[in-house]
Amino acid sequence: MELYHNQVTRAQGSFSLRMFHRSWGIMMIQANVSAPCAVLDFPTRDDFARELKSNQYDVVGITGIIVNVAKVREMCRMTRELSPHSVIIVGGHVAAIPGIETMIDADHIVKGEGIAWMRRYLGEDEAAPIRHPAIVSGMRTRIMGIRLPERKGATAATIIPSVGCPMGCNFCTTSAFFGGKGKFVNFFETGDELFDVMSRMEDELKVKSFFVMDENFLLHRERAMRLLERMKEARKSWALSVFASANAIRKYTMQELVELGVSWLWMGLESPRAGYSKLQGSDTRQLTRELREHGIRVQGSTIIGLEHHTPDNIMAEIEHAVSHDTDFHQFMLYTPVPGTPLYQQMAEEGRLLRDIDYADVHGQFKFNFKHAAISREDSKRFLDWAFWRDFQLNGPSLYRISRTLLAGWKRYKDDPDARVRERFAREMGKLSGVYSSALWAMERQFRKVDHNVSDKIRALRHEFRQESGILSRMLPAVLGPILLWTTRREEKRLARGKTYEPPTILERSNWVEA
Ligand code: B12
Ligand code: SF4
Repeated sequence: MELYHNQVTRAQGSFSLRMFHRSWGIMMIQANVSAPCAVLDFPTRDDFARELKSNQYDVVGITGIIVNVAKVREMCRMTRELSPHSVIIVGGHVAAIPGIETMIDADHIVKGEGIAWMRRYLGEDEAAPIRHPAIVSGMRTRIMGIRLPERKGATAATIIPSVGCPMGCNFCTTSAFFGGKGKFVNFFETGDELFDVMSRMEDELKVKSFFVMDENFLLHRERAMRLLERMKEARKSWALSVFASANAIRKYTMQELVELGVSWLWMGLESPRAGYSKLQGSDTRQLTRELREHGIRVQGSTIIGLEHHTPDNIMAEIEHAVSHDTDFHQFMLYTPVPGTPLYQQMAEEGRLLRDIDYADVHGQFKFNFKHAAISREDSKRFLDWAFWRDFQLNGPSLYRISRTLLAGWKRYKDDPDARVRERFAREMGKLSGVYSSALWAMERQFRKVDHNVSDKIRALRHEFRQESGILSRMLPAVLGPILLWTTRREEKRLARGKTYEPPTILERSNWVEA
């Protein structure tokens, strides 16, 4: 479904980045079994019923995360009714709910990694090498009221080197689901394996940028450095978007990160008072500034409602987070999610709130537990305020990423490494005209919100002008007013309650028509 609009740019109105993402877990399973298989992504109820009735499925696998448990329950019910001979297997994070066996009508409920489980179930070799499917990271991208054209190679490919995270933060469901502290499941152990997968994706999808879906990619330094070696040998000018904790980032010099093609970094920016080991010894404000100066877009992630938060100190903590001036900032409520050490602890302390619908346990609404100092209602107010404050003070993320891109371009356009030069030139060449036009529209639209930010946008637009070619310099005069018009039209649509949904996708493999 959606990432940015749900939990990152949700307060940015028509500047919010809208984009859908496929269900990668079931795509991974499909690519790694030899049985005939169909993946039905984002089905409507009718799509699901039609597929069940028009084929004889031995197995119906259903994936879900905890918020989707009611949908999983209904899909199990429909399967029993429409395809009674099918075995129903449910996997994904929904399996972590205590007592799930009694909530849904499934034959098997699979906790943890599913490829090996499914291969074992089907009598296939579970230790066979993992085949990575070709995954386009996002689709139907929309911003400022415009749906961007979908060209082959224009969107990054998703690469999934592993699942789980060995850091084991107490609230983290990903870590807990795949074994907890010290454990994780590696699909591709070495830099060489990763390089081969990425090369294959480059050919198949015609991409040069990759979204690396590994909870802490930079933590595995040996693998990352071997990947860099191979990239250098093969003169690959790739761009990588990665997740990494501050202490892992600190294991690299800026030059190493830039050469590795790291162009977007998602990093936890929890309060220094929270005591998470992933932040140890890091001045995260200085680190984010430095990263941005090297053209690396930073997505910060901050938790609202940690144990030490009170109505008296939370505003200062939010101000601290916002002062990082990251390109994107996610805020999430501290949330005990089933399966995590935090959930266990809250349950033992009798602090879990009763009668909270699982569909609301996702960190973007209200607390599902009794906090020592902050009420459930106030948790929402503080969360909403954090998003609003970030937008008001730092402006639209589109402006922020333009700024970081320009800083990187200025610094590296004459870099001795041709791969690095090429990467920045590629982004700048492709985007400078469009960014300048978007900045033109943003500057005008943002005057209503904050003059200071509007002035900053204007200054950046002038800088872009100086660095752009003649065509890009002319473009804003034409494209700018159009974008301003589409932006305002989108604001009106959103005010009328317009929502966007992903399309249903059906993909078959090893399929022989009867
Ligand atoms: C990418 C991602 C997204 C993407 C797309 C997710 C998708 N469609 O796959 C986007 C950005 C849209 C997204 C949105 C949200 N996400 Co999200 N997301 C992730 C993330 C970072 C990676 C998921 C992934 O693809 N992993 C790689 C694949 C290979 O792993 P996997 O999906 O877990 O699948 C494996 C197993 O679970 C199992 N398996 C999965 N399905 C099945 C089915 C069967 C039959 C079997 C046998 C096995 C099986 O086998 C797979 C291979 O090992 C995870 C964190 C993480 N690293 O896992 C969070 C995560 C899944 N998201 C989470 C949440 C809360 C959300 C949101 C509710 C956030 C929000 N507040 O809006 C929304 C809800 C979207 C929705 N309506 O479903 C939580 C779920 C918590 C929970 N315990 O339920 C996670 C775990 C993050 C976290 N640590 O809190 N998310
Ligand atoms: S570092 Fe991030 S992914 Fe790893 S356990 Fe902590 S919160 Fe989870």
